[in-house]
Amino acid sequence: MKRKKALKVAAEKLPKKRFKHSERVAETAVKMAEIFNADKEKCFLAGILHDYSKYDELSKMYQTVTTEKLDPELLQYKTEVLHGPIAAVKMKNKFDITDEEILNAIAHHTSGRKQMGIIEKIIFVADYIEPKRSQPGVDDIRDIVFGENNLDLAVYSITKANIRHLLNKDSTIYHKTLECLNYYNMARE
Ligand code: DGI
Ligand code: FE
Ligand code: FE
Repeated sequence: MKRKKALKVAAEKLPKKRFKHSERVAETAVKMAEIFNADKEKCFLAGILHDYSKYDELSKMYQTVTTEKLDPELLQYKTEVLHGPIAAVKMKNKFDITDEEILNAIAHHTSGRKQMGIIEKIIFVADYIEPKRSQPGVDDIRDIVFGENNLDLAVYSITKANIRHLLNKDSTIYHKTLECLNYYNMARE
């Protein structure tokens, strides 16, 4: 898929605010691609499409988990975790995107996972640090990315903050989120 088509697909599916967020994620990801020597086109496409399924109906998402034989553990979670894996399935089935790097980046942007590829890591981080994000600590992550150029440390720091937040709400932690924490704790310098 080309940029123009991806912009159209996202603009027609998403509410304006979410589309604007997706544009900022795509732009941030392209900027990061320059620093980390990654494919800019793949970063743009994964960025603009990553939240495609954000507002899909939960019951339909669960159906897709079953029919597409996705990780059955996903049935324990809600849209927050599911919209990544579901969007990747839709991109493959509905829009014929076959590039595994793009599909993996979209699929795992919600949870992260161990041993992510470069595009996966960039989208995971760009989603957290795009310019309009204002969570506590986000400037520290921006500095880790654009100052220290340490992508693995950024993945670790984001996952740590996410898990802290989830534990404070007594949420259940998906195994890929936990594996992401442990893997990037070891991988960061
Ligand atoms: O741009 P957004 O779609 O808003 O941001 P996101 O796709 O990064 O949001 C992912 C959400 O998923 C975030 O609210 C935290 C949640 N999440 C990530 N890992 C887990 C999780 N939720 C639960 N319950 N368990 C997890 O392991
Ligand atoms: Fe998302
Ligand atoms: Fe997002």
